[in-house]
Amino acid sequence: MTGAVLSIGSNLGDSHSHLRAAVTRLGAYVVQVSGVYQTPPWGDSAQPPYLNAVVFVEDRTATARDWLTRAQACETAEGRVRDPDRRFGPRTLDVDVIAVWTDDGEPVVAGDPELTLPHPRAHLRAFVLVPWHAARPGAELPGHGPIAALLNTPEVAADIAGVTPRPELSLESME
Ligand code: PH2
Ligand code: MG
Ligand code: MG
Repeated sequence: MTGAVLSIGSNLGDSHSHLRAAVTRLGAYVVQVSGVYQTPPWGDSAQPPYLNAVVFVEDRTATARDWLTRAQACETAEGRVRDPDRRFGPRTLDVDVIAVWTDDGEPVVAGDPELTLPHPRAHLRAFVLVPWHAARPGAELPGHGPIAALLNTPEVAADIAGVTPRPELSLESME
């Protein structure tokens, strides 16, 4: 294993610098970074807008679990504090493992509550799908098909207008 798609997001503190720190910490595993988008908060509206991006990583020796461990290390390094009463509340840095593929291109499927793969809500989230599709137009979300088609589903299409490119905050030169 493996290649993975990670979703990164921040809406507390210096969000751009938290996203940069995640890309820096993932370091040599990073093969591509999407553009950065400003996105309305999903799931809990009483919080600032987010900056979101998608990071494509590869490491032939990593398991899916290793990607979760690395994602959580990024969050901890940026001072992430979890509020057990506010599941979708604001955060300095969130790094979610969206999908993982083995070396032969097979998607990893896992029902582990700590790491469900593919991510159980990614197909509904414009803040994941828009950056992913812009970076890799032909991509597919395992179990759900082409991202291009998911963008046209009613749940996602309704949210796309709020997803605003922020090209001046690009992380792409960090690959
Ligand atoms: N993450 C959440 C909750 N809501 N909304 C946006 N726009 N972007 C996020 O990354 C996000 C969210 C919990 O992980
Ligand atoms: Mg998240
Ligand atoms: Mg998360």
